[in-house]
Amino acid sequence: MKVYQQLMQTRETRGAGYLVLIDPDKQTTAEAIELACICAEEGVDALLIGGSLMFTHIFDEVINGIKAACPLPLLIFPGSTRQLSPCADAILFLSLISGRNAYYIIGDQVLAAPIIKSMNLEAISTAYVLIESGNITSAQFLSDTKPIPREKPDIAMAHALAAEYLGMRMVYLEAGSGAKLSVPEQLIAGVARYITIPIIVGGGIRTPEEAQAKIAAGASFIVTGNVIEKNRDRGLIRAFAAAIHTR
Ligand code: 1GP
Repeated sequence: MKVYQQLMQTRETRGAGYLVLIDPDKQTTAEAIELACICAEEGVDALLIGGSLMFTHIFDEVINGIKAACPLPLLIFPGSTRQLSPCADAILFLSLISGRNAYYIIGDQVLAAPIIKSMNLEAISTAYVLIESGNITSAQFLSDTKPIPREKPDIAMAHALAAEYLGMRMVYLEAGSGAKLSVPEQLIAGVARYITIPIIVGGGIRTPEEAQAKIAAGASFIVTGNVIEKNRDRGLIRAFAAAIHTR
């Protein structure tokens, strides 16, 4: 089964899905593999791997190691075309539609598409939408784009609908890694009412309660990165999974 179908099945059977982001810059390969295995045991539905920057050359090594040890689907969440690997199961094929920097809307994608095809990687077309979150995040700085104001759900709704009409399969509402403020529930609810494709929400989510509120507002998938990488706490991962899964 394709990874996209697996995600949709998770959404159907568990009400929503929990994705954990593993950033190879923030841990050793052994630590990343250990964390991936704990995630599989504690109810996480899939793993994302990637980051805005990459200070390491061991991307393939980490992916290979995780794939050998852990049964969860592993999706690349790329900061750039330098984060590609045939060893992953799929890639979120992101277009940064909240910005007006053509390189991140279509330029990098043109460079990546033939490589992704040659790697036989499943590409999941995903609208990447940055939401203002109280500080300048890596994604904003590196893409040289402005995020959507957090108190303007209508702007986010129009972007998400345009993504749906363009045929994208998911919308990722992103506050940014380590964001001070996560994506507001009011904005998520506005977007969820307005579109039919699934919504991923990530950035700055620190507690299971916060994750649960995003799901109640209409998110289909929650991503956590920092809070799990910093605490590496089995019980916290389990609590997130329990809060996110409504069935
Ligand atoms: C970042 O949405 C992800 O791209 C996760 O963010 O690390 O803040 O959980 P955090």
